[in-house]
Amino acid sequence: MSSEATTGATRSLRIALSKGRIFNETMPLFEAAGISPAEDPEKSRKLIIPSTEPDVEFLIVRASDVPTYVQHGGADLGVVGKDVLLEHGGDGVLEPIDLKIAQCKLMVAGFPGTDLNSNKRFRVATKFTECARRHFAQQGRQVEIIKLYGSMELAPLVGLSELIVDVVDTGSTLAANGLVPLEHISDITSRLIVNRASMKIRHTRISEILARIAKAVD
Ligand code: PRT
Ligand code: MG
Repeated sequence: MSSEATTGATRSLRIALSKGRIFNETMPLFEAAGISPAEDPEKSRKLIIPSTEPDVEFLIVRASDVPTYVQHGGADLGVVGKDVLLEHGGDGVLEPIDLKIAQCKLMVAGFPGTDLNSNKRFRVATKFTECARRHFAQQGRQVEIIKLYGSMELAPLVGLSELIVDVVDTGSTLAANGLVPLEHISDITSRLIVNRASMKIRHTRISEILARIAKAVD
């Protein structure tokens, strides 16, 4: 038995990503790098999708689960928004390539005219509880964080919170709900992440794939 087989290195390389925005914006890059999915995940119910490379497959997971799969070695590589990565903390994963796709901004938003410097103890509704906690702590502001899983823009409209922390692209969702961006937290793009152990064990193959993807980004 070869040393590759004993380390389990002969199984397919797994790339975790989410359907929708990330998948749609990632595919042109992967296709340019010569790695295309054999099936359309929007049409298939399969969660493991083979690729045109015999030793590479895609895992279709929830966007917020991508860092967890890569951290624990369920996937070797992943594509994930920096927002999700900041919230996860990035333990156990390398972040070698900024794919420069799915660009947006992590922002504090609320009603127009809200004075963030007032002494009020604001309630902040968000799915990015760690990012929000860190941001307001850095500012020395006491806030109450309220965890939501989506549709954060609704919270101020029904008095659940005064503020939200969410990713904003065009700002039209905020505007449609009478909200405005109040403070910038971070510029966001999607990142290619790699499991630390996979990077050591399968260094040659992963490096080759990373080089092809980096070239596609440029
Ligand atoms: O849906 P699920 O909870 O599983 O995950 P998700 O919502 O995080 O996934 P998805 O596919 O919606 O987003 C994946 C990644 O795309 C995010 O992690 C971000 O890094 C990135 N991205 C880029 C965005 C946006 N732009 C964006 N506009 N993610 C979400 N949005 C939302 C935004 O919050 C707003 O509610 O889209 C809505 C419209 O945005 P506006 O500002 O253009 O109106
Ligand atoms: Mg979504």
